[in-house]
Amino acid sequence: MGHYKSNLRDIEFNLFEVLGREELLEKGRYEDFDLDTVRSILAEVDRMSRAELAESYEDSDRNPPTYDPERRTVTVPESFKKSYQAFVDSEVWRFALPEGLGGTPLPRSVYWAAAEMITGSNAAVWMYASGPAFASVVWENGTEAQKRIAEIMIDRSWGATMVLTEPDAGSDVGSGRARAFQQDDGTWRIEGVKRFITSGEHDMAENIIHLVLARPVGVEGAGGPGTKGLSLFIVPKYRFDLETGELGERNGVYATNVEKKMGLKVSSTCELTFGDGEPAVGYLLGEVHNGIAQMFQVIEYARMMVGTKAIATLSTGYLNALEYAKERVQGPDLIRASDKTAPRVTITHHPDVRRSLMTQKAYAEGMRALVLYTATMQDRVIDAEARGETDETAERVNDLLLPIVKGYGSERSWVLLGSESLQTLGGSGYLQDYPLEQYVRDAKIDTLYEGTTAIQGQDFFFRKIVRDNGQAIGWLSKQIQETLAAEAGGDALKAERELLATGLEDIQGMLGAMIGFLMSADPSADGGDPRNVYKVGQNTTRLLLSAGDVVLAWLLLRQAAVALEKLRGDVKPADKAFYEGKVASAQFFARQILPRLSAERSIVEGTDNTLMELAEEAF
Ligand code: ST9
Ligand code: FAD
Repeated sequence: MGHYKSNLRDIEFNLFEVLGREELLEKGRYEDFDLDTVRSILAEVDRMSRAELAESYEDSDRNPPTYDPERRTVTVPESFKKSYQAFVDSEVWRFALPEGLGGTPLPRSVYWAAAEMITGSNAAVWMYASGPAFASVVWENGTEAQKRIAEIMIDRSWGATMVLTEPDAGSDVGSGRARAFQQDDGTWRIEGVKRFITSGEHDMAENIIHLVLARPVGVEGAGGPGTKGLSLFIVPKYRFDLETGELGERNGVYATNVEKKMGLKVSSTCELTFGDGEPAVGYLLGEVHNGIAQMFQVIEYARMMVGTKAIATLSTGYLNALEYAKERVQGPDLIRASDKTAPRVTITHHPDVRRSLMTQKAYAEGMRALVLYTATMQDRVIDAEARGETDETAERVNDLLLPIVKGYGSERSWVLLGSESLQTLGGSGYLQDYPLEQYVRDAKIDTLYEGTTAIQGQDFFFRKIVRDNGQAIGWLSKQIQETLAAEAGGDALKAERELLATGLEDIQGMLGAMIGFLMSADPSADGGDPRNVYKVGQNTTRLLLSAGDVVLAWLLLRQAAVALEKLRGDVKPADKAFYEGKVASAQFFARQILPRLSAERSIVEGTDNTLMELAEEAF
């Protein structure tokens, strides 16, 4: 058996018992798909994830890619190549491509459900195989000639990368120094050193297309300071015939180092040097200088992917821990603790192990619900676009939820994987005999790349709430209030609804305090003190994590209400246990997690600037 334990039952519960995704099928864009077909697609992704994809997970961690500094090449382990090929052959990647680019559109919610299983079993496969997804960005933004590049990328299974980070430009992308010089033939020469580039070099594709942010030199209206001065360039590893795709000479972009990392070792993380000795030829995407906005199309997708990966890892971590706990016999039942002759029990009998397992279950399933609920906003956006309309609410709510999926999802997952899932196995969890220690190492990165948690917290407050004038968060709060007003779950969930109402008030209290700090930082306001913005900055991560808890409690409560309804009818024994588990996790989360938010709220409300006034030497 491989390491990966999926939860297809819960995925299908979300999609078809709670979110009503079957209603999208057999019409419009999804005319060719009925419910049975979608279920069989998910079943096949589940099988492939547990088998071919999971197979190389351990080996490719113990035998990571090797870097040859002479040839500046990276060789990926053979075991991993087989998993990669299995995924490429499955053509699952076609589900998010535009039809004009050979896509087979499925609802985004189904796509992200599949992504959970793939990233949970072997996330690096998904990353190396993202060439087609990158091609869709070239297709959407490119000129007619560049659309042909997108087609070639797909036809020839090329790899691709997103290239932003530099040694002095990590979170602060706008500090990037890589430059671009226009040539007489309309192409560009890129110069500079980029750092930490995922899939920057490998031997699984004949060519790699780098999407590179660089600052154009000598162009009026472009190349200024900050992110707005960056433009996006298509820079291939090998130059090629732009019509046929036939490879030409090597382009001047090379992997000049490969990082040695804590986890996710099979995913190559490269330093890329452009234009050192040989010219690195690039093409300006869409022939417009709009790099950061174009790159954010990639980033938004990648943030959703990273959150999904983290949550998927927590889910398999929990299920591995659960399996172990059901078999591990240790100690007597607490009731007979003083009886030295009492029979020893499996550790699932111990209250503290149960607390731990239910914490893992509630978060893993709650965050799956978060990913899939967010994906329903993407379904709405895409459906509206197909009708030639715009669903502004869905766009805003998707934007609001992305930092929760990415920032909250990765923080909660990484912490719980270590503090609860690995811990459930005792000392055995620390060994490489079980996948838990690798999960912990592999999931840590999710809090770091695609914008650290601090960046997600700031994005959530400043951009997704303040700049949005509270529209999306207002809409979401209203949804929660409607669930409460409808008394979802009846008497059985009365206490939980009350706890959720208090949690929502706590978030509103935090927001009120933070907006107050922000307004009092305006120097043009009477008595305004710019330093008050520090009081906001001390709390953006706290707000993000707290808001995530409230959204999770709400989603779990909605699920519990559905489960209670099902339990009123005739259900098979396995379903009965499943639905009872749903009710239990919603109750547990509301009772054990939500009360903490009142303390978080008082911390926010009591924030002063003592922390900021402290001399650096005092730390
Ligand atoms: C990385 C990669 O870490 C790790 C894994 C790689 C895996 C690869 C596989 C993924 C496959 C991907 C395939 C893609 C396919 C897509 C397919 C689709 C089907 N939302 O606030 P301002 C924009 S990579 C949207 O002033 P600063 C916006 O244009 C490295 N847009 O920022 C805005 O203009 P305006 C990741 C946003 O102070 C402009 O930026 N690195 C958003 O200049 C300026 O905004 C990071 O993530 C947003 N949320 O710069 C860096 N935010 O306001 C983290 C900004 O006019 N750092 N824009 O609209 C940050 O995010 C910083 O906050 C900063 C600050 C750089 C944005
Ligand atoms: P810094 O920006 O130096 O941050 C250091 C600390 O300071 C962090 O805790 C951060 O939260 C905090 N901090 C920084 N600025 C602020 C602020 N304004 N307010 C509050 N706190 C702040 N990049 C790419 O372009 N392409 C890739 O494919 C890619 N893949 C990667 C793969 C791996 C394995 C790794 C490790 C990184 C990858 N990155 C990639 C880079 C990644 O996106 C950056 O590491 C990340 O954005 C953080 O930048 P940094 O490491 O320079 O940290």
